[in-house]
Amino acid sequence: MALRTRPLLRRRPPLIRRRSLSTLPPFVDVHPEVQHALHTNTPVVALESTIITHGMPPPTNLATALSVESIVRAHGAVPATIAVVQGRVKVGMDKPLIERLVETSKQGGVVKVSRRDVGPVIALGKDGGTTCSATLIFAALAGIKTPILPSLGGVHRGGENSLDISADLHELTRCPVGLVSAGVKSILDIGRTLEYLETLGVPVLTYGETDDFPAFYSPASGFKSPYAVNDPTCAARILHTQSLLDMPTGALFAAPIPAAHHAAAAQIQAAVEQAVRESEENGVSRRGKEVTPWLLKRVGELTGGGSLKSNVALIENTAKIGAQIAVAYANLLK
Ligand code: PSU
Ligand code: MN
Repeated sequence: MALRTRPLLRRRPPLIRRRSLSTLPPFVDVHPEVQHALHTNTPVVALESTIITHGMPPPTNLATALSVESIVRAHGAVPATIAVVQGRVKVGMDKPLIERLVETSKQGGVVKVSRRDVGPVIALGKDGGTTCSATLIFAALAGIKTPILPSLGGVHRGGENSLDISADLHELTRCPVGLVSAGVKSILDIGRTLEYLETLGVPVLTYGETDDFPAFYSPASGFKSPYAVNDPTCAARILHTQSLLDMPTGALFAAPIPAAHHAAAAQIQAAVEQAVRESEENGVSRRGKEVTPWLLKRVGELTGGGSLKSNVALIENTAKIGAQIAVAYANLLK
């Protein structure tokens, strides 16, 4: 038998390759406006939906989902809210569909969908709000470069024992997408989250004037980012460089909450500490995917809704920045 020679260095395909839209599985619906944008190199911003279904109470969840979409539009990009509706993946949703998702989630009928839930939720025909990890998967699949996922998960406090580390972090190693978030929440162990991102090889950049790594409600967590960028073209160039190198990795752009909300940070931080303590005492901290929604709800209660106001502000801010980066990325490809 003749020996077949093989090139020494085979190019390994990226783990998630952007598929041509016409070859996507039949249960993925890319909204016509989003399809058109992707075909014409018009910037698109993907938006997560767990924040609507599990992260915020009504009616703020619906109002925020819609305002974030209009902010993205106002900055020159097309919004694509991602969710699962009766087993169909929606990449881009009209208002009635978002309203329907909010209604179903009020009745508790919506699954919080991380990577491991994707197959079951689709195959079983369920409704799902996509976390960062699942949103990254579908954004990458459709070829969207910038999702706004203002609520990235991380290593939970005590994670060194419980191993409660959000699937969001690992997803950034296999989806070549820029993720804009206001840092990570102080309900998490921020130091270990940053260590873990370093281990995974995920670039972390503060999107702002200093290299302070933000902690959602507060512009500084006490930790530093390895880099800071302050303009969308620089951010887009980082994503583009990784793409030219065929790197399967995304990047985290951490955008500090706007200054008008800095004053509220101390009170919210105190509530976070109390909520984390309570979750350890009542055992919620050992209940897997329920931990994050429970802590968010409790912090909301303890601050009399104050944390929610800050949350909306920082999400709207990330929407603006995400759209600007998406526009800059599209310009690089011209
Ligand atoms: N943090 C928030 N709001 C949220 C979430 C996190 O302030 O809505 C959601 C996001 O969808 C995130 C997910 O991707 O929780 C992480 O959950 P877990 O820690 O179970 O991986
Ligand atoms: Mn977890």
